[in-house]
Amino acid sequence: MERLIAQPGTGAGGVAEAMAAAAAEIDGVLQNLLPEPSGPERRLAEAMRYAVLAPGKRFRPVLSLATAELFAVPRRSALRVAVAVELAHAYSLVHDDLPCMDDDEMRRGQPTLHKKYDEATAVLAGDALLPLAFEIIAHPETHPDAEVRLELMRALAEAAGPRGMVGGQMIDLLVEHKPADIGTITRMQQLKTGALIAFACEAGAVLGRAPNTARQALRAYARDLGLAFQIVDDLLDVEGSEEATGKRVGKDAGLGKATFVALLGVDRARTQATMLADQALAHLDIFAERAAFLRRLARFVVQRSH
Ligand code: GRG
Repeated sequence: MERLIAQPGTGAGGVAEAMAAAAAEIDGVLQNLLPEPSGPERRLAEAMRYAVLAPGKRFRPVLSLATAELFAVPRRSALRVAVAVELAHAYSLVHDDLPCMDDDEMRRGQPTLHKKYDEATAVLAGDALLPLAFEIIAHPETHPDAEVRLELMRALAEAAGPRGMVGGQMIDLLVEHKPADIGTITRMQQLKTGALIAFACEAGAVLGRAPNTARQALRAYARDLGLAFQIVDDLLDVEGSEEATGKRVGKDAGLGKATFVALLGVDRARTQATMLADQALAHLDIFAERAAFLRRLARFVVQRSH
């Protein structure tokens, strides 16, 4: 069903409404697919639910739903992959917040998982979320063709692993309190943030067995969008409020984080984010009007306040 493509209205307001409706759908599926707390290990399921069901933007799963709509993928399939993306994302947030990483106290407007529970539970909950994502993709309900499921699993493994999120996080830790050039920062952000956003975009095309030209266009869109998203995340750390973002702000400078804002300054970083979002739009030309929502999403990325 084409709910995002057919979404009327323009501008950030319309996108926010469409995202909220999609987020409600995604949350319904998350509720069903997350383990129910029961048995002596119930604390683990409670912790997983606490982290995942907290009010995140669901930006990545919305991207998967939107690209799946381009190729008329059945909603049930798209939602399962969207949920898998969100679980992988939630795992990375839980581990990123740990004392041995960024040591954060607030996430999504509530105490971080290790603050609410304890460090060992947070490590285990993160550890349990990522394989749950693969389990969901591997299930035949995600797609009748095992090759499609395998391709999705391979691509998610790449986005999450050493050439994706974890590799990016390694660079992030290594360059703390050290000068980093724009090439290193770009590589770090492409791996840490960009890889999962790229997977989220391409997943819809994989599910829909889209032609290579379409996949390449979505990959290029995601590459620019992911960098713009990360630059705005860095800007919100400087200019945003804890109330709006749901997390501590002003922490990057304190941690000596290498960010685009640290390197370029606020104004040039914002210009760069806007330029990247514009560039992202250009890759969508082959989809004509059907990509209107993805275009609006790119504008939302640079206009967002949370
Ligand atoms: C595997 C430990 C580990 C880390 C991987 C992705 C990552 C590296 C860490 C997550 C923390 C982080 C700040 C990453 C940058 C990407 C980013 C902007 C995350 C926040 O995403 P939003 O704004 O968050 O979509 P919500 O809460 O809305 O889902």
